[in-house]
Amino acid sequence: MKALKERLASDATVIEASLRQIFAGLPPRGDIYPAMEYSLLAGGKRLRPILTLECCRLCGGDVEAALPLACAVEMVHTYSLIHDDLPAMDNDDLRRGKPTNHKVFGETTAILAGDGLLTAAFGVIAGAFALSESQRLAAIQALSAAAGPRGMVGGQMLDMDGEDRALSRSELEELQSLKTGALIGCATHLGCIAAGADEKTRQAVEGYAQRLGLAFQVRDDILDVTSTTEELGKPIGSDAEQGKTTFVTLLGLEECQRWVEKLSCEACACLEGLAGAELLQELAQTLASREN
Ligand code: GRG
Repeated sequence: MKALKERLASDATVIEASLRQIFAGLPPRGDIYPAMEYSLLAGGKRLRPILTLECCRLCGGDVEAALPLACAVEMVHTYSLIHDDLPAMDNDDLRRGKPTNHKVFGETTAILAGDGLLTAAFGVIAGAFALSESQRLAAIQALSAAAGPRGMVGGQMLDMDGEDRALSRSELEELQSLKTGALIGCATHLGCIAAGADEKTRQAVEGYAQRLGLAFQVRDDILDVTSTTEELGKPIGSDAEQGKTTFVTLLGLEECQRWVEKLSCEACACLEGLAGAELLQELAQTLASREN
């Protein structure tokens, strides 16, 4: 447990430093850089970039070379949070324990800050010169698929369409696998790309990520009911308020937590037999009882 905490903290420090460098020293353009950095550097668990680095390490790659890919996935994640919080979407006031981007900078700048992070993420990958051209191209393709209409944007569309309508369990699983799962899966895939992982390991990591992503979302639904605004750094109860179907409304709290634990065990099993997988396995177990 101590080793996990120390490694997560050390990964987060490296990621943080790298994110700080991306827009440093650029000539000012109104509020755009402050608005982008306001959300990008507002903390957060850094789960996705940590997954990129740890999957790269698992596959025997150079973690330093994977850093731009880790930053890119966190930039796309941050863009999605900024846009998700907008009045036209979830209309939330608090994120990562701070007022949401549009509350501080206004809607126009918040939209542009999201756009800026999304587009700059692909530039960061293109400029990852420690990787080969084919690795950079594969990373761009993977992130584009996961973030776009075949992934997160498609899931968000289903989410918006599903408000005020009861969804079936399979509809909800599909929606969440796109909205949340695709980017988590992509984060692990980027680590494999950076390391030049073999097909067998890549498939094992994919199985791990699928279960982890679903467990993460189910736990998110539980926390939306059981946690506090202070603990989560974002409003609680917002799903119920918006009349959304969640795993908790479909299955109840206890069944959901049993499912999270089962998925986490299955995620660990996917990596069984891979040398050095203990940290990712422990991470899956820890996320099953995460409180924020
Ligand atoms: C606007 C295109 C677009 C997409 C938005 C990810 C998303 C899609 C919306 C977020 C809504 C939400 C609360 C989803 C539940 C799971 C989730 C992605 C939570 C936020 O991720 P964390 O917990 O956040 O990793 P931090 O702040 O720790 O990075």
